[in-house]
Amino acid sequence: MDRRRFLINSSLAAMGGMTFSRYMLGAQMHWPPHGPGMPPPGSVSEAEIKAARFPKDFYWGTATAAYQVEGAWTADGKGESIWDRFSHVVGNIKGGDTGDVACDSYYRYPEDIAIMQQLHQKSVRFSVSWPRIQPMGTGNVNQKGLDHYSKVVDAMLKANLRPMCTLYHWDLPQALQDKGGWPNRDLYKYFADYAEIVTKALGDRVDTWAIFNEPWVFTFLGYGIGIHAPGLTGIDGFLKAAHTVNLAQGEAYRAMRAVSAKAKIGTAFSMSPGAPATDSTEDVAAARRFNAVNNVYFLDTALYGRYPDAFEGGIPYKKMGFREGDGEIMKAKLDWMGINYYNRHIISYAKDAEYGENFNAVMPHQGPITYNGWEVWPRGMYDIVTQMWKTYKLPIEITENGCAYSDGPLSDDPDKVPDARRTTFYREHLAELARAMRDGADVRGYHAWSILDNFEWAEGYSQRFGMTYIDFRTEKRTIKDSGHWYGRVSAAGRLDV
Ligand code: GCO
Repeated sequence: MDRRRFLINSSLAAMGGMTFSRYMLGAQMHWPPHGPGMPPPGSVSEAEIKAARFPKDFYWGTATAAYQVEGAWTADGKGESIWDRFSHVVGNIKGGDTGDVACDSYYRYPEDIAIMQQLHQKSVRFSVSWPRIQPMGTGNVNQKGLDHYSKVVDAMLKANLRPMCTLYHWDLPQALQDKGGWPNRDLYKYFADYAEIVTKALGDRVDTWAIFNEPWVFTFLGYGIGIHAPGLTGIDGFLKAAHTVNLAQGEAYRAMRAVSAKAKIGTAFSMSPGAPATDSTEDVAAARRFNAVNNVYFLDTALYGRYPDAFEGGIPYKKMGFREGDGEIMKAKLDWMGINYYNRHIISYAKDAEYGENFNAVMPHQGPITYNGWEVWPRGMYDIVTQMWKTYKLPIEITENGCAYSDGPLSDDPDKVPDARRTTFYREHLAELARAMRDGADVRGYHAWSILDNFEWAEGYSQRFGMTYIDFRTEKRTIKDSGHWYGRVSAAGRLDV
């Protein structure tokens, strides 16, 4: 059994029925295979592709994260992060990989920005590394860290790119983990201080901010099942970490708003449409609980100051350390919501789950399967965007969408990287996004994950998500066919290019 899947299964079994398969490679239901020459199930017609149109002011972009691309893990006064610590422990990362060097983008960001310009990009989503700004997570500010990101933002603006800055993409200062990490409630104020420092430094040139990236993923995988940093397990740890992060989102929002009235503030949420396996009352209720905990556990708290009903036995307020007044602290009047869409799930009722989520979430394998075992299901983009627009009527940015395939340069033409499956993936997901927009969803931009092959967390460099191939021995960048196609789309605002 795949090491990672073993880890997840054994942790989840200990936690009762909450199973999330986006990071459980290969969890699948068996569907009748489609015949040779037939389009795979879930594929999008050429007519839909041709019909897709995007507004002139649509933000065509790509996304990265500091730890996954920067490298330079000790440069210019940076403090240690939990991912530095976690990746340096043998066995945590496939292949023994680390983010010590990654894509060397801390130094090579001008090259990366030049690629974005070549591909007619209008937006770039990046993240700031907290330990570069406050090496100990609190207290003194590392001016070299701020200066670095100031130069990066200036280079983005010079290239006519809109910077979208994610304040936290999982690289917590290790010094704060040594104080208990996100389950320690004190971190919500530390995080707000950090948010204020960065907004003061960059807010004159950056107006679009994502406070967190995928809060459910980093709290559940880092503190619930331990396959991500800091590698801890136990549902109590997840509940406490998630609560501190909800408090931190509200506190940081107020700190950022106080610095910048013009800031457009959101968060990038991992979201997945979860359809009930049957129309039974139990499965339909289980699907509602899946949506509550997997999709909106950090959104309802921000918009309404209350938790969504994710637990059959009632919200475990005591276990999460909920205090009087926390509802108000969690509130953040977000200007937009980010959706990171990769997969759909099928949800069924599960008895005896330890904390009342009481569902099983399985990623089907009816559609094509990517290199890392994820199903390709473009319709899910339409479903999740439409669901979120109809429910919240909050402007949307697709903050991540992409796929892992390991296509590399041709031996007889090293400047060419044919990756037709990735182009098909993007054509079909963008067509479904265009359909959701035709049906009324207010979507402002789309950020492909990712412009570069990069460090894919516990999978190391074994999974290539980039539109640009990275030779990690030399750091040579080679734009793949999908990247050239995406550049034409970004210039034309249509997919039949
Ligand atoms: C995530 C993270 C990215 C991943 C990407 C592919 O969504 O998990 O935001 O850092 O690398 O999604 O898994």
